[in-house]
Amino acid sequence: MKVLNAYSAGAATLLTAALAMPLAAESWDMPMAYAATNYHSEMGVVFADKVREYTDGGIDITVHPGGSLFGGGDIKRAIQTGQVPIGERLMSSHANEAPILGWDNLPFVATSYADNSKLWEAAKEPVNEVLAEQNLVVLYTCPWPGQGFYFKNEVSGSADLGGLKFRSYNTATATIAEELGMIPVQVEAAELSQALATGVAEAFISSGSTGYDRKVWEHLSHYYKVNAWLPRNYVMVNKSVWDGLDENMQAALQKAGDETGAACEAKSEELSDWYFEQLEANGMTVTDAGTEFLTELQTIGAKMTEEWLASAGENGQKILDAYGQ
Ligand code: PCA
Repeated sequence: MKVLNAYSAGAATLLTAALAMPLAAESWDMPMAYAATNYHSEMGVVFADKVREYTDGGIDITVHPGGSLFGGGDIKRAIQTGQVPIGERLMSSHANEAPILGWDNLPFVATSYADNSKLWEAAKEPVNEVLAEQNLVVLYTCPWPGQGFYFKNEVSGSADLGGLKFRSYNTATATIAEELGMIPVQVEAAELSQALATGVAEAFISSGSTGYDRKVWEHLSHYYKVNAWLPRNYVMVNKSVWDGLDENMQAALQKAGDETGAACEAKSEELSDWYFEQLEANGMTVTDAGTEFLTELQTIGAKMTEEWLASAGENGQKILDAYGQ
């Protein structure tokens, strides 16, 4: 991981840059789980540029989007074990390891960007503690737009859903599937188009963003805006690597992370309606969920929040108390 720039790159431009920079530069590969053209990945590139600038070229990050270096499900472990120093993933996809990491998929608890930010402020400390125990440090987080349902026909409630194969992306989405009488099947966003094309999955919950990235209109026709929650991706660093950096490097990375997190969140909000327009422009029917479906989801949601509180221990309640719920 630690290489001398002048030897590793060999290019004249980098050699010149190396002369102007502190002794050694580090090259970091940064696996990311989602589409290269998605704003999360584009912001990863912005982050890498900022890091290069703020560290005077001391850390040179190469972004690998779309699960191309490690599949989404393998990224966190790759960072923990030091196979890569940094990477990005959906935080709640690890709620099966530590329930506290599912703070952002409690149905209908925080359904606006402002509330989601407030909830993250409340969750930050216990989440960071759990991640530190797992040898990880969070540099920034960034929300997806609100989550709604994709189907291949009109749906007014669970009576229309029995037995459907439902693509899940974490334990909460698998629970929703089961509660609605569907069969959950875990599929990475990167594999979603294929899963829909081959019938492995017939429906799913996600944002307009992922539906757009995966051209879901080729397989499905209806999107119901439920706005159940706004899950966050997080960019994390291996803690041993982090602890080995001097204070200036840490401060430079944190500055880049703070700025990128804020910019990414703003971008997400800015794009959220635009994604719906794209789904519609490609022939999908995009509407609010009907009362019957919504009422069912609210009942399921309340139960899921109770279950989360039971599994997350006192920190779960502390988060909701601090949030003001
Ligand atoms: N897209 C990701 C997670 C949440 C979202 O909006 C996905 O569907 O995998």
